[in-house]
Amino acid sequence: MSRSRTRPAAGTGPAAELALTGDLARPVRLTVPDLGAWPQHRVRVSFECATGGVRHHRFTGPLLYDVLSAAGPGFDPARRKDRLRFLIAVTGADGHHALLTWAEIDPDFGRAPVLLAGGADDTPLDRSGPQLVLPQDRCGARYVSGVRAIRVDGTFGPGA
Ligand SMILES: Nc1nc2c(c(=O)[nH]1)N[C@H]1C(S)=C(S)[C@@H](COP(=O)(O)O)O[C@H]1N2
Ligand SMILES: [Mo]
Repeated sequence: MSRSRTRPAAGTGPAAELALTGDLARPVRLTVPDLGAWPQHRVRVSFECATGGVRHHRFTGPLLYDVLSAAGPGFDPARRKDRLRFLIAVTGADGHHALLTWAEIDPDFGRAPVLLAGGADDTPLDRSGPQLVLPQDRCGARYVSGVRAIRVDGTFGPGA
């Protein structure tokens, strides 16, 4: 079954909320309209689904890096090594789950232009919730849709 066919119409019903939690100075709940506060980026992507073949989509939204940076991740920004133990855990409404590392999206390291899209193929995602967009991924599995929670976790390490 295609999720896009079951996706509710935009503009009806309550807006989905996304919780940013974990090692953050300013944990926050955000809606898709809230994501308009950051600079918007547009991308065209193609990815391969193991079951559905090649898919093409257009997404609009802020950089995940910009949104998470505003929430105050708990590392010392002056010390580059301090960021390397941070994970970003993304969970969709259906429980689909994917991990990124902070270094993957950090401009000093992987610089991956990962978006937290509020719009897909010209449809606002207000009701379903934002979608993670990873233009660098060949496979579609980390394009988590209906994102409900993003947890920043800096506890990973030899002492944890
Ligand atoms: N929430 C959620 N997002 C998800 C999935 C899922 O099962 N749940 N599947 C992923 C996989 S495996 C693929 S290939 C893409 C497919 O996206 P599309 O059907 O919108 O092209 O969504 C990804 N995002
Ligand atoms: Mo997939």
